[in-house]
Amino acid sequence: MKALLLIDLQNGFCPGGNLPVPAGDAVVPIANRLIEDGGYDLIVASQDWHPANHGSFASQHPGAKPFDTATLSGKPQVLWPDHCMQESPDAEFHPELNTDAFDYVQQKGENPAVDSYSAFRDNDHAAVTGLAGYLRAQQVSELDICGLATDYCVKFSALDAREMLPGVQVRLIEDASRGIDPQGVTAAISEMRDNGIAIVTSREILAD
Ligand code: VGL
Ligand code: ZN
Repeated sequence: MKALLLIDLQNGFCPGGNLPVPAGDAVVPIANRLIEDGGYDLIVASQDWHPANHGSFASQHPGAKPFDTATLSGKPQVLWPDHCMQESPDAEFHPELNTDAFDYVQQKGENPAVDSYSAFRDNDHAAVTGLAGYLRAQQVSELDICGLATDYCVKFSALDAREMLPGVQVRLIEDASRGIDPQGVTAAISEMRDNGIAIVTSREILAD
């Protein structure tokens, strides 16, 4: 089974959202083409889904500003603007994304005490989401990952896919992803490659 995992293609990470990724919305038409013509058996999406008091929000740390670093669950944590609050428009998928095609949606980041960049588990690795179990039950053997943001949720999801789904071929679709920080993106792509994740483009996939 071949699965496509779309990471956090939500209003909050697109221009006009609360934590916009530069040109984040540019990946939506690419994602729709991959959904339609990428040859996938399964389409899975993650959704950043925070309570209003989430500990990754600078607003929860007196005196802190967005993009400062603090400590959360014992680890350094970048503090973000309030974003992707449960039930808010910021948390909704981009309106042009073909959500009708989704077979499974994995929400994450619901525990206020820890962030969850990865769609597979919290940053402290104490709690897993249901995603790895779902993909195992579906006997997924190939997993292509793309979305927002390359240097955060896409990277951590891809690394966890490698670790938690042994034997599954994991690929990053680079042009169907966008990042927050250009240097962070370069480093994230090297780290993914070093961990056995193939870097591919949507053109290669759509041409097959
Ligand atoms: C993300 C920062 C905070 C992401 C989510 O989707 O990459 N980044 N929450
Ligand atoms: Zn978040």
